[in-house]
Amino acid sequence: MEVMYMVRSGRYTRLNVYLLILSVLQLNLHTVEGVWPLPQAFTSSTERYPLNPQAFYFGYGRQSAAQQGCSVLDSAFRRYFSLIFPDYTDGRLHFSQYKPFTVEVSIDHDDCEGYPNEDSSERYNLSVSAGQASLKAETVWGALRGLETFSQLVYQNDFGSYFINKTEIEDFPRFQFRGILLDTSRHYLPVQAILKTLDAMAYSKFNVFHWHIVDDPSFPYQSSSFPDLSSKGAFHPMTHIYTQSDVRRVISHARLWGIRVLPEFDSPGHTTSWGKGQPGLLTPCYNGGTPSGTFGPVNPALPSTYQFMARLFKEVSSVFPDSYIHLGGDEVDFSCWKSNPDVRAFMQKMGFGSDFTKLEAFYMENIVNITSALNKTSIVWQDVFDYHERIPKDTVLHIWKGIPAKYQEELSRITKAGMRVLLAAPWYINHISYGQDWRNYYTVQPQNFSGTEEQKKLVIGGEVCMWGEYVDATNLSPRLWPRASAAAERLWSDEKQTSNVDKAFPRLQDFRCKLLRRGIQAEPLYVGHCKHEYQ
Ligand code: CP6
Repeated sequence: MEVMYMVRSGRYTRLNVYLLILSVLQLNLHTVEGVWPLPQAFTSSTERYPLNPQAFYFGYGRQSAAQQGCSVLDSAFRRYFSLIFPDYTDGRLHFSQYKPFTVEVSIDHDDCEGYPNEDSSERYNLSVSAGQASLKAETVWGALRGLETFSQLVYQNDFGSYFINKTEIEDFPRFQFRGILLDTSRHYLPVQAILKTLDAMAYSKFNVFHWHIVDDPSFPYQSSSFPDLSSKGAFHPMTHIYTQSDVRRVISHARLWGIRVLPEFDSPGHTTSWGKGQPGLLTPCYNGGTPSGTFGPVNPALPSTYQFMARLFKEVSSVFPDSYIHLGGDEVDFSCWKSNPDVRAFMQKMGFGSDFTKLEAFYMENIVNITSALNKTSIVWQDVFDYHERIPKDTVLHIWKGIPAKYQEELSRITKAGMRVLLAAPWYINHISYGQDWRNYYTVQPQNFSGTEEQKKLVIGGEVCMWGEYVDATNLSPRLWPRASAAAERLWSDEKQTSNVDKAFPRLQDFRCKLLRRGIQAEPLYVGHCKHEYQ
């Protein structure tokens, strides 16, 4: 309208031309270009249809395997109604258009009461036409991704009326594993902060929450088998813990967004906090011939260690429904093991000589066997492969070394051995610097390393890590968003269609405004404004 006015009145002042370009840019973002991450295949049109919240309906297709009563979709319909019509609260707003619009969802398999897992299909087809949209998916998890896309296609004009353009989308993820790591040991994150992060993850189509729940500084997980671990090892035994009911809330909230929860209980290093509630678990360090009073990694020489770990992981594997458990295994400092005479005697007995990597390998092998016996697949940090090339073939190696540019060598080396890998090294989002570092996250090429096609297929996905040394609930959200969204597009979208970082810039700026509109404190990428600033 404004454009037409300027064109007709012929007022081509510099400001007006600028505004004209801006409004054209905005127009483009009303199409699929405004969806983040970019769908795999689409056609869009300038033909648009009005939406009226008083005559807008979600429904199940007649042939759909899931019908009303499907917990995942019923609750998604409620959530997405509010996300699509953010200022429709009490029906007082007047909408001039009363044409009804229906979104009809059809699912092939009824998996409403289950959990998403590693081979859940997230594929969906979305077709938007006059008065209706049709969303088809194999699973409810695919339907959730389609609802997210649908919600991002809806826009408002300057008078607050809602519209959606005619669109056809066929979409599926490039990688099966698209994760975010939160570290709740360096700083405690209140459950609300975790739940809000899960919401924002779904907006960028992330599907795994890697919960690095315990580490050296604190042990906030309240174990039912070993309550002393948190009563003695948390920052505070009552206020800075995750009770069983907190953990269930996180898992069920994640499920409703189609997000898996991957728990990490990192050992044998990074376990200082475990020692307070489990005496005898950690290795006593020696100074000269006497114990120094300090403790090192978990003591791998004692049978009681493995009995404890078996009970702990039995609990963890029943509390967390995902078929994966992260076992850590990173950054083990051998100096304390070296100092301890009992550990050295054990080394002799086992024939490890003075090679402590063999001891670490022995320990990890035992832990991996404990979790395999519980029918869980293990993920470990890549250090475990460096020490131990014969871990079970289904173990996933988590690449965190080789920053900024050498992770390709790590990918090449580890996939050559036929092992599956998960890439984290280029996405350490807790690191900040002046300027637009999202561009580095965006231009990562996870499969650009020397190796065969078979090797490239072993990259199951990637993960954005938010280590917690300098992060708590005050700065978590703006540090994550929208920078993590840059990685999200790399992990979901087609590489060729998203190879130009400059083309991504206005789209990511627009997406960041959508996050603000949804109440997510996302930091600005650069100079600019949003139509609705953060409230
Ligand atoms: N904590 C744990 C960490 C790190 C790792 N494990 C880490 C180390 C160095 C960098 C980033 C993260 N803080 N438990 C290694 C996986 Cl640069």
